[in-house]
Amino acid sequence: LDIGWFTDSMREGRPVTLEARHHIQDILPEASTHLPVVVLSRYACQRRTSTENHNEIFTDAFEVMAESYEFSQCDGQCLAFRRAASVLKSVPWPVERLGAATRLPCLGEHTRAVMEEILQCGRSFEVEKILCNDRYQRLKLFTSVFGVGPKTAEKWHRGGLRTLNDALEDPGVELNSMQKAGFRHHGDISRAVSRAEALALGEILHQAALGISAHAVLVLTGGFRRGKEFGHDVDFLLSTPEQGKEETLLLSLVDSLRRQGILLYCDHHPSTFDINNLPGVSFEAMDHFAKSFLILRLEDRQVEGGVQRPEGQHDGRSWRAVRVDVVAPPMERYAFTLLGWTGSRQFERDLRRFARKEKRMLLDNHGLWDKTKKEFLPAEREEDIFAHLGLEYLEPQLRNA
Ligand code: DCT
Ligand code: MG
Repeated sequence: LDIGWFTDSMREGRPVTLEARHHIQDILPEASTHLPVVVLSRYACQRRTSTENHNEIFTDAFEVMAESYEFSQCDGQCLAFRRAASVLKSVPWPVERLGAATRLPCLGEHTRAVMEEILQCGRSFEVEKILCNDRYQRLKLFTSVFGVGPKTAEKWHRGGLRTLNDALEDPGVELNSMQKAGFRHHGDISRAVSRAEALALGEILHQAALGISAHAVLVLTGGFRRGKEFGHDVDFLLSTPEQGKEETLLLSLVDSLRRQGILLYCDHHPSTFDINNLPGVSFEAMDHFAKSFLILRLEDRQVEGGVQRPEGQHDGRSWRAVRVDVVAPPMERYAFTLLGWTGSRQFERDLRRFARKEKRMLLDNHGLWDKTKKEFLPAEREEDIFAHLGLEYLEPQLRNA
């Protein structure tokens, strides 16, 4: 148990979970009675989840389970393991007894069985079996290529392909341009992006955007906004107060990167946004704003300490390729898009589920619809959206569900 966290909770009168109180009782019996107790919510948007994960031993195992179910298109079981992992990420101490887990929400029979194995043996045999499984290994390898999803990976696996080279050499496999770029930059893109690299890219994009319009707004979103030190890509939101000019701004930005010679790949999706559309219910569907999925070239000299390289290797290059996403909503939708693109995915899923189930409202990256009042609720800042939903505002750093 983190005593610092505990004393902070005491001082601020912040509620702690029942289990935390049991823990505290063992250490400081006289203090624990002063602590109000709450039970962890089953909605991630009502839990505080920092980047500090005290239960990685379980959440890593759950991620393998979830992925394996995702590969088999068992969406229900996949989500069950993702939800369970998300709950454990919000527990601010390592769960050491299974008894503790019985009081946590979203933990079912199967997730508890995996936890029990880990608590008893230090590892889960079910997870180890998956990790050794041929099909899992191949699907994991194939989906590590940018542009290759579980369906394509499954097709390649069924066609008997085993390695990335097999996919490149098989005459029956026709790669689209995204996949070609994915293969070309596979080594770089599958290596994590550091915070220093994300900040360097932010600077490059910011300068380019300001070169086009003095009013351009560029914000870092995704995992890096939540305080993560590493990510698989870098996500940005681009907008302008000049109404209707955001998509032109994005196209000009991409053009500027091309002219600088740092654009290695661009997949642009024009806006299909319609002001009258109600928020969608599915989280998986992408939003309708103009967006570009890019691969950019980042030079050593642009990054404090140089770009990330494979452990102990120097391949003679002075640059690396990085995946970058940029979304360009109109300014009046800024708050909704910022909230949606900040994530985490599990946090967003639960925000939408909470809105629908508890408030009769529909939320997505475009807006918030009140089904009772039959009207869109306006928001200038993320805080306004939390307030409409009757939720305590959570800083991005606490949305790592
Ligand atoms: N998002 C969304 N709609 C989707 C998928 C994602 O609005 N259909 C949001 C949620 C998070 C954000 O976009 C960025 O997505 P990722 O880059 O995949 O997530 P991340 O948290 O930034 O993770 P990583 O650090 O690995 O990049
Ligand atoms: Mg990201």
